[in-house]
Amino acid sequence: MQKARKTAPVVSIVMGSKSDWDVMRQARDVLNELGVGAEAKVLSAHRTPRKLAAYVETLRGRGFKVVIAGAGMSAALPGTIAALTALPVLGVPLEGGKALGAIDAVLSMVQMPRGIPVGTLAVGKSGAGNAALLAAAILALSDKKIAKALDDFRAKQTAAVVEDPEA
Ligand code: RP5
Repeated sequence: MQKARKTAPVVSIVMGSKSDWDVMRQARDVLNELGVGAEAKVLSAHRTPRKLAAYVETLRGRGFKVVIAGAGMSAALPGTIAALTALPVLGVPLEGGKALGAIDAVLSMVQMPRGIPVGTLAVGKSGAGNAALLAAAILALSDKKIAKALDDFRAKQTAAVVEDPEA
């Protein structure tokens, strides 16, 4: 993993519980690798609704451009954040409750009613990492350094593929 560049945070990573951090830190790590500043917070749509709203309402004024929101079970968090800000919200469904294998969280993000979208990624660590890459792709539209970092990331990923499965 490359050394993180110190930059002002532009991506907010919000998760519903501290128990989500082991997965959601993938998003922070990928953003670090790309030199994208991020801030991580535990805030819940049902346990701390007022604190969540107050936090989200500060984001645009503080220069944030994208929100990544991870939650498990019925996972109202990404949809609630998307209802509170017009910044792009990328949802990561988590296996929080275990009982339904994350299908509950997937549906709560994918099935947002018309008007308030949540761009939904894969379940768990893959989704958290991809949310970071997608956030970087959004930022890269107006930031050449991030665009270059993303191109380098892909080139490295391509070079790491070994065609011989027995090698
Ligand atoms: C959701 O409930 C969280 O996002 C987490 O995935 C799940 C379980 O939370 P804890 O009971 O571990 O705090 O709100």
